[in-house]
Amino acid sequence: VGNVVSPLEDLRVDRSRLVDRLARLATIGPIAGDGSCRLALTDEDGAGRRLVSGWMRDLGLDVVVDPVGNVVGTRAGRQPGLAPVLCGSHIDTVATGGRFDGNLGVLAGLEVVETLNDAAATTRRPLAIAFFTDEEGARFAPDMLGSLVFVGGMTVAAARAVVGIDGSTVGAELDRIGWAGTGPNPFPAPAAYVELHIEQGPVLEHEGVDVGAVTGVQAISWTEVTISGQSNHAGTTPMALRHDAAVAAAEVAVFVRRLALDLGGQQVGTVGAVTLRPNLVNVVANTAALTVDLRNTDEAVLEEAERRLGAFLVALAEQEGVGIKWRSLARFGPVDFDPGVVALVEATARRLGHSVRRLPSGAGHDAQMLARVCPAGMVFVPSVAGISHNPAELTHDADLERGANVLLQTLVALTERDLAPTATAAARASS
Ligand code: HGY
Ligand code: MN
Ligand code: MN
Repeated sequence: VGNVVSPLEDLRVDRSRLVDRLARLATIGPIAGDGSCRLALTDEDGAGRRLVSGWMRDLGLDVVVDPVGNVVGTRAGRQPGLAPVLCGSHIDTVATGGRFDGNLGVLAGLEVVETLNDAAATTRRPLAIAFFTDEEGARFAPDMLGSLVFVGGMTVAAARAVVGIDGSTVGAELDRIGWAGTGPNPFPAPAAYVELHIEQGPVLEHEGVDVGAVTGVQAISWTEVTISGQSNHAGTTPMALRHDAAVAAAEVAVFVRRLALDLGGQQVGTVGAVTLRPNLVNVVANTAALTVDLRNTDEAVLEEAERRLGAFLVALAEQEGVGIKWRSLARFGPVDFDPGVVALVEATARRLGHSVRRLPSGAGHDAQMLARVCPAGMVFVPSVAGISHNPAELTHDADLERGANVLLQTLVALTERDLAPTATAAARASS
């Protein structure tokens, strides 16, 4: 047998190696319920970065860190001078994260490399694995901040100036944890990008389908709303004389729910964060800071939702006698993935004997940023009960393995193809 190289199409990943790496990474920033908290650029994120970049080096990858801490590990190809095929995702989490969101796409990429190494296999193009900084946006908005900078959609200076929910800045935190690298910005466009990710929704499980060939990502609009009322005594202040920021905040949350239901279709709306001050039992709240997350696959309907929200806030300020200011934290249009990559994911899943369906992504992903500069696509695997952003997030081992094999075979096919990057200055900056 010796070092006979099996045809690349017969290669399959090692399930237990992948499951073990996911379990090991999940122990960094552990929280109750078997989840993880590794908010972007915290010490826990730094520890996760050290672990995963160490695995990259152990696998013989050439590791580069860019100025905002995006990390790319590259495996050489046979033909020099060709742009690599890139895969990856993120290893930062929300504060109540599970072990699969983002991590799967990165660690499955490492498993692909180890499978190729074990088979002494070579690929025509280089193969690269990335993890991007601050995909979640939960500490520093917008989400996908790292991959947005990676493709040239945001300058390094603008990213470093972003102020987080705790008053820190991206730049200070990058420097503090030592992950402001010297790699190129924008990063050279890869030939293609494929991201494996859990669906984080109920569709695949509900339909009993193994794999999702993701067609694109819906539009995203995040708004921070700041309400200024007047703190006063809860016992002595007549109801008619109050300027109650907490009541106004509650009105916004109810309005957002009704707005989504009125618009119907794919519209969703969430008030996820509410901070009251002074937040005391016997004081009428004088300040409320809250966030509104609106999403839709239809850009025009999302713009209508934003218009209605703005009009509501103006009327609410008048009605409650409070001041209301708002600013955008993130705004990305809908993204369609490359039809060729979507079709390849679909055909590869079928070739491996898995059921597959096309579907859009409700969540934002780094792939939507890479789609600005190269043909990009995603592979979804089912989430049990559609749960994510919750320690109870679960994807069964067999599904992890199926997804990683579809990723492996899709990447291998792409490394053999002639691919033209779609990078244009306009594309990098827009969408
Ligand atoms: O918010 C999102 O869609 C992603 O999890 N950052
Ligand atoms: Mn994710
Ligand atoms: Mn997420």
